Amino acid sequence: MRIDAILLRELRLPLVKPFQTSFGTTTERRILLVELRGEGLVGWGECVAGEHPFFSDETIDTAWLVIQSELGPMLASAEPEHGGKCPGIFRQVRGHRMAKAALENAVWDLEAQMKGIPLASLLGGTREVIDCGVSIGIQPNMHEQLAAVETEVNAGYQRIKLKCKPGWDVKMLEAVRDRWPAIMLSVDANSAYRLNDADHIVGFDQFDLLMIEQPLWSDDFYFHSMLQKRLNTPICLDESIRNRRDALAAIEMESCRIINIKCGRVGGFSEAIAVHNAAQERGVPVWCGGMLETGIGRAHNIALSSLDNFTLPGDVSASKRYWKEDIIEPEVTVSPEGQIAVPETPGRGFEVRTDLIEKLTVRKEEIRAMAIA
Ligand code: OSB
Ligand code: MG
Repeated sequence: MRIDAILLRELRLPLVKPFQTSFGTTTERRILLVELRGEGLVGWGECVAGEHPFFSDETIDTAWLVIQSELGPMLASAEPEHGGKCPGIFRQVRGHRMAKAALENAVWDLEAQMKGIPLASLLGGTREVIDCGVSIGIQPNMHEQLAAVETEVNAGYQRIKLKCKPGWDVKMLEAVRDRWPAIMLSVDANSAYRLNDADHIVGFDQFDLLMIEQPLWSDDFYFHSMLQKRLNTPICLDESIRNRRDALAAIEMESCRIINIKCGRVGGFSEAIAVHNAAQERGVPVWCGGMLETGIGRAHNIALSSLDNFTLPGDVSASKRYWKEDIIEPEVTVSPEGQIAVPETPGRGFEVRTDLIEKLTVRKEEIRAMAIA
């Protein structure tokens, strides 16, 4: 495909309510969007890097810099015939996976429109609906925690994930399990524990959790495998899995029994599909994680979740949980059964509200093809 222009934008978008994890609290998102123009069409990508390097070492600012100075010019002069060509185009650049994913996913988005097929089909997805879970941030007190769980259980979400950290775990889980003995429940520690906490974490087994997500170091496999040996509850890795090889290592070492796939964290749709396939071939279920995305990233997560081995409910939730007004139309809605319908129309299946995006834009830059030396 011919690429005429790549436009970078930063948007400021306050969350409906603050989201607290073990690594910090987010009240307003700085959203980096990629607008890819070519073939008379526009492909969109969203960079999921955070405002601070707390979840991963990338931030929206490092992503902006590396897209503008390296990745953008590489892509603009590449004429990729397929989204799957992007990893090769970007090969020279080490790391910066969230920046790469924003561009690569925009290529797939554009390609699906060119071919007139749903993005989900282009990715190899077959599901017509996806099962949804929800991620609940750390609340100021137990009363608000229980109220937050009640809201989401009533909304129909099939799995409730609770953010936890030392000092906000066993008592909180007791209170939630006491009130809802049978719901599908998991926790996500975002690397807040150390191996010294192993005895304490083994205590989580009593709560019949679907999984414990990323309890230990964000770059670790070995110590997770030691912890997994002591747990009945499956460990799920998020931060540690950067690519297919990581997934293979984690599965081989029994560091986890479930994998969270985030497109941004692994560098784009190609690698996300590779992780999905590697896990599937080894009987390891996966689910799609979230990064407080706007509707553009959310639409891409829905398409990815339509692949076969996404057998567990993902953190792909309704727009209104995050935003007063989402930047896509229609907004993402979740049925009372806790499902989202996978769009059957060509492309991402949600219109992008360019008027609203323009209004929210605080920074904009156009990238041109690499100058030939
Ligand atoms: O670890 O899954 C995570 C949000 C920001 C950074 C990391 C994570 C999360 C979430 C929220 O859990 C998922 C979502 O609803 O988008
Ligand atoms: Mg996580």
